[in-house]
Amino acid sequence: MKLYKPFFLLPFALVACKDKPQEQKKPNILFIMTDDHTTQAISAYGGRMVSTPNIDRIANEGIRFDNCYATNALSGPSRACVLTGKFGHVNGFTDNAKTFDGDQETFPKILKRNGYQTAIVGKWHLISEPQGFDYWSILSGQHEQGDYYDPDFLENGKNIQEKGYVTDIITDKAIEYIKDRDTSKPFALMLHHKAPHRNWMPAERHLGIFNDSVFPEPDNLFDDYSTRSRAPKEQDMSIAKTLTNYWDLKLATGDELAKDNFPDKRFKAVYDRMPASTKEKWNKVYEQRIKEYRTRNMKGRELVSWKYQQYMRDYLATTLAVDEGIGKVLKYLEDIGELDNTIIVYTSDQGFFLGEHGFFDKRFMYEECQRMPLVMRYPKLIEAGCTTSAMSMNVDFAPTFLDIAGLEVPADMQGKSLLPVLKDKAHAPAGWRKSVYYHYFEYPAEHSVKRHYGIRTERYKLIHFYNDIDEWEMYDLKTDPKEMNNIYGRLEYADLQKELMSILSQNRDMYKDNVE
Ligand code: SGN
Ligand code: CA
Repeated sequence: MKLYKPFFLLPFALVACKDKPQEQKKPNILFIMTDDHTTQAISAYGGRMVSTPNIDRIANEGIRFDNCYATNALSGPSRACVLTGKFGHVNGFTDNAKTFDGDQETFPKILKRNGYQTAIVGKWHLISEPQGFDYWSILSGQHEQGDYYDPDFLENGKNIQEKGYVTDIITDKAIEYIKDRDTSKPFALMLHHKAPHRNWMPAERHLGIFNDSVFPEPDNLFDDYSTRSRAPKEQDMSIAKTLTNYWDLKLATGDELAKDNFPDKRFKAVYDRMPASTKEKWNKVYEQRIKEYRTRNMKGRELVSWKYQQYMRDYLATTLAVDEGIGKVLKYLEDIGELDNTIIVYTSDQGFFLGEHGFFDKRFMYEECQRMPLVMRYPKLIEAGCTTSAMSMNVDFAPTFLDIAGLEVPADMQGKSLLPVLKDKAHAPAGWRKSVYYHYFEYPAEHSVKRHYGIRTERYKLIHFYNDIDEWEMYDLKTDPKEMNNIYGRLEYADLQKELMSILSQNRDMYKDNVE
């Protein structure tokens, strides 16, 4: 039977295309997701530290979601939610030590069964081999996080090492894929960058670009965690204590790195992957930083402030290649006339702390990392320049893509299609959800963030650190957007607390989460 398929389909497709109005053609889907790119570092979200003109273009010519949240601010779990439209306790991938059960239903599989050609390039992080893709080329080195320079890939099951800078390679793979696609079918391409993930190694052309910049410190860089539970006090993700001198702050000279007995083997290994010309520039650029560190003998707050500046310089520099790459892909789509036929989505697997509460990394159900950037462009449906406060979650991506492709959303997907919001000039339809749910599981583990679940409503947040300790936090985000003042247990908020408790248990029931 299979042999005859093209002969039947071709004439039918030609007739169908001729007769159908343009709008009925299924859109291509370009789903761009970065790793740890937070809204504070995106100018479309008002981030003033760096400019991201190409991400901003997607927002300006489309829609910006201001209330999109991760349901577990960690890479593997967020990616599993995106693929399945289900929470971690249902899809099974609750923490980064899990292996994704690739036999379960995912949106790429459904798209593929329904006439889409599907592909993923870049970060995958789900351990089991991707299913549901005609083409896949995923990062494979460093526990599937990949390397910044000369990264290893697993491409349709074959190990390869690419030469160059990871963000540029992933961008080029995406463009090549679009170039080589079967033009008779729509495509769904997941373009997933490694950047700006730790340890923040910029492209050669961006090395040292922010060396003369001084970034504003968040006003809670020296948070003392008073009024909060033990959880933020007992984490291991602070700029003060956790950032390491070599891997994170790059405080080693080329001569030191060249020695066989250099103490940080992993840092030496990623440094050794760089070509000689890059090493040369790298050493020149970091020389000043190393000298300053070794001569100034900084301590206490002065040292934390200094480390914060170095962290920002490297993190923000890695976002530049991401934005440039997006510009390149948008231009390519424009050149081949597919820009307006493609729904373009930009997001990140979660947000990230840029010094807020004294932190880097993510994991906590606090605004900076629970919030995901989300902008979309598709002029056939979305009015340019919209912003929406409709509450959305990473489990909504799968149903949204299926809905946009005109396909039925499986009843067991827990997310909701965002199509009604896109269609109605960013307005959430009547009865739209008024809260989002969160559950973080990875403890004990790196960064020591205790397990917790909670809800965020349009104004409030309630968090239960249920494991190891049994403590709660509650915030009024209108009066306390930086979550500094825990109001849980305060008499004057007793009624509100009761109401939030009830919303929390409704969410746990609705999403069938009884894990604790
Ligand atoms: C690595 C990082 C952590 C980070 C996790 C998870 N350590 O283990 O800082 O939290 O990845 O990140 S590092 O020493 O290897 O840089 S995630 O985004 O992939 O979930
Ligand atoms: Ca991540």
